[in-house]
Amino acid sequence: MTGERAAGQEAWVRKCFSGGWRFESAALATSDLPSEGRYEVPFWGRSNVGKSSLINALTRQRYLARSSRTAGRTQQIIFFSHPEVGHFRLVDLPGYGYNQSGKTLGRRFGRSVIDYLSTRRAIHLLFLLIDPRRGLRPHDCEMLDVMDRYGLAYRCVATKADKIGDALEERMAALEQELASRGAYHQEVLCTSATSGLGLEAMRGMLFDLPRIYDAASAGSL
Ligand SMILES: Nc1nc2c(ncn2[C@@H]2O[C@H](COP(=O)(O)OP(=O)(O)O)[C@@H](O)[C@H]2O)c(=O)[nH]1
Ligand SMILES: [Mg+2]
Repeated sequence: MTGERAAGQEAWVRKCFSGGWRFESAALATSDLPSEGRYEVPFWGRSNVGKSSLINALTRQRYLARSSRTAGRTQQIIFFSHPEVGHFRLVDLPGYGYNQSGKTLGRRFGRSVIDYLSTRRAIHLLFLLIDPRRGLRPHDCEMLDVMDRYGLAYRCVATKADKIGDALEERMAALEQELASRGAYHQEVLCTSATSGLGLEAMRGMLFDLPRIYDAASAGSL
C-alpha cells in the first residue's frame, strides 16, 4: 500500500468508525425495504454467531445493533447508516438455524432475507459469519449454496476467536478445509473477535476498498 493511500484509508476509517452510525430502518418483509442504497453490506450467519456484536465492535458503538444471549431475537432486516458515509449501509440480518418464533414465522423471515439478498443490486459484499468452534453446519452450507446460486460475493468471517485459545490455528485450518471441499471459490476466512478487536481493522479496510473495487470494475465494463 502506498503511503498516500494508507493515509487516505486511515483518515476515512477514523471518520467512519468513531461514532455517528445510527439505526435507519427495519424491514420485516421485502415490501418494507428502504429504497436501495449505493453499498449495502449485510452481516449474515446463524443466530448467536455474533453478527450484532461485530457490527457494534466495527463501528465502535456498543449499543448500535442489539446483541443478546437469546438466539433468534433479531427477526428484521436492520439498516444502519452514517451521515458522513451516506453511500454505505451496514445491514444486520436475521440469523438462521434457530426457530424459536415458530416454523411458519421462521420460514417467512428466511424468505424475506433471501429475497432481499437476491434482488438488491447494492450488495457487492456480504460478510458470512461462522463460529470456528463449530465449523460449517448444515444451515451454513444451505446458505452458502444460496449465495453461490445467486452469484453473491461473500467473505467468510470466523467470529469469537478470543474464545478459542490455543486451538485457533487448528480450527481456522479446519474451517478453510471445509470451505475448500465445497468446491466453490472462496477467499481466505477472516478471523475476528468483537471482544479483542482482532480482524476489525481488516474489515474496515475492506469497506474502504469496496467503492474503489466496484467503481473500477464498473468503469472497466463500460
Ligand atoms: N467472547 C466473545 N463473545 C462474543 C463475541 N461476539 C459475540 N459474542 C457473544 O455471543 C452472543 C451472541 O452475540 P450476538 O452478537 O447477539 O449474535 P447474533 O445473534 O449473531 O447477532 C452474545 O452473548 C455476545 O456477547 C466475541 O467476539 N467474543
Ligand atoms: Mg443479532
